[in-house]
Amino acid sequence: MITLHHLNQSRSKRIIWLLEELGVEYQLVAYQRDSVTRRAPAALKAVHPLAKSPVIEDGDLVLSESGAIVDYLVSRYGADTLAPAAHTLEHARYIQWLHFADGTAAYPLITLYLLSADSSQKCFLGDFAREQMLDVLTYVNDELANKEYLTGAQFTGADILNSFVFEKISESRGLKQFPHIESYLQRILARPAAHKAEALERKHDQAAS
Ligand SMILES: N[C@@H](CCC(=O)N[C@@H](CS)C(=O)NCC(=O)O)C(=O)O
Repeated sequence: MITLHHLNQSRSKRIIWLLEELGVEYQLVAYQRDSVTRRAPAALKAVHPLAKSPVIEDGDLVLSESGAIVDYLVSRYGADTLAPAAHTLEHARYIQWLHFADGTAAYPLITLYLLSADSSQKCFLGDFAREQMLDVLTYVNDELANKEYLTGAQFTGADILNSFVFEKISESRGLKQFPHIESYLQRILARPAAHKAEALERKHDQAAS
């Protein structure tokens, strides 16, 4: 049976909605945010190292990231009802909107929410962001301890997509504390296509000339 680890007042509500649409059997395990820090409780760390919601469990699979969860649940339990057919243009647009939700649309919303919280707390925003960044880097560093790439032995689009954040951190403050990310970044940036992208980016960067 599917288990949904749900945090109150969070984007995990969308997964409850989806599971209800799909009509699949599931159990909901509820967690409450800390009323001051707004963080999830430590208990969620036992499910996933980042202690963020939503997370689902389905058999041996433990899956985080709302977009990945929607993609997985829809393709496994409701492909012909809640997504366009695979390998169609509509399906590509559907994937675009899945990424848009948390990759682009949520960003300004969360920034505004954090700013509003900052007016009442001492340096809420800075502390929140630093803590979250550390969680992210620690998580990815641990994930890469025994893997060549993010998803395992195969280099994928996910490595390209995630390189931006690691490159920026590497440039600004270095990755010495996170040796697995550091060597991973060197490895992926050594690919001929990455060199080509770097050269083309520079060529088209008028601000740098
Ligand atoms: N990128 C993740 C974000 C997950 C996330 O940040 N969830 C928030 C709730 S909306 C959370 O668990 N916050 C508690 C915390 O960070 O401690 C997704 O799309 O699911």
